[in-house]
Amino acid sequence: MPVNDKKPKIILPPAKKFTVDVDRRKFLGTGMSLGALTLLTGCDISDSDTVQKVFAVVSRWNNFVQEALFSGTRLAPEYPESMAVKNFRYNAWYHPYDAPVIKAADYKLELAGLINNKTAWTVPQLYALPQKSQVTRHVCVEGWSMIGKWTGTPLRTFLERVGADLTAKYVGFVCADGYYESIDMPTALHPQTIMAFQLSDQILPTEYGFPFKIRIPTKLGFKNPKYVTALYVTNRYPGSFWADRGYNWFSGV
Ligand SMILES: Nc1nc2c(c(=O)[nH]1)N[C@H]1C(S)=C(S)[C@@H](COP(=O)(O)O)O[C@H]1N2
Ligand SMILES: [Mo]
Repeated sequence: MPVNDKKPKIILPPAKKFTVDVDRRKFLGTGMSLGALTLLTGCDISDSDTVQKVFAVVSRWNNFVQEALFSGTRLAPEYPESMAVKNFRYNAWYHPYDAPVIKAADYKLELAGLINNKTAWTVPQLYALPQKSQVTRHVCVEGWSMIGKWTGTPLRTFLERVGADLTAKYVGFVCADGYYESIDMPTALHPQTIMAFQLSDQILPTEYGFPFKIRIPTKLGFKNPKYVTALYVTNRYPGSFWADRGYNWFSGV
């Protein structure tokens, strides 16, 4: 959500309220009413602190259920190339002028955690990896979605190349703007999860994540980290920029 002033501004949406709304919807979807929830927890539903705690538990339950339902092979819809938008929408918590400018010559992708070969990767090395294109829909939690064409290497291919422990639980990403994200291993190994080097057949422009973004069409937009500078594999839950601010961590679409 760009702002009109050039200074970086952290704009935090009302994440807590959002969590309540989303989880309430999911709760009702499972046939449980808020009245039943009140009985179960013995709390007045208008006591927002208690409600927050209850919904935090529900959010963790949602992670569990979503992970159980996610087969790791279900494919997101792909579209004809003609449907891909050329002027893709920009989004981050600051104005695009403030997107981190990464120079290819200075860049290295750092690797950490449960990975055999932790040698850092340069941009030319990354861009020499085998690539494929996909036209998929990006769904942002803020209420917009757009079909785009991304090109890059399946994250699985990269994880295999570097000898990552594919039985580990999570893959985490650190970004040049202080953003961070993490995904479960089945999502990391999913055939449509790619390290995207191009958008609309162009090398990713700065504001869209140069030198690459993790493109995951089975996840909401915020789980697609841009300007990734480090990648790690771990069994310890790493959290994420928005999950740590109240959004559901799994956030599948
Ligand atoms: N590093 C970083 N990655 C990020 C974000 C961000 O603020 N910083 N915003 C996320 C959100 S909410 C969205 S919708 C998409 C937007 O990607 P786009 O600018 O390519 O449309 O990037 C995601 N990845
Ligand atoms: Mo988003």
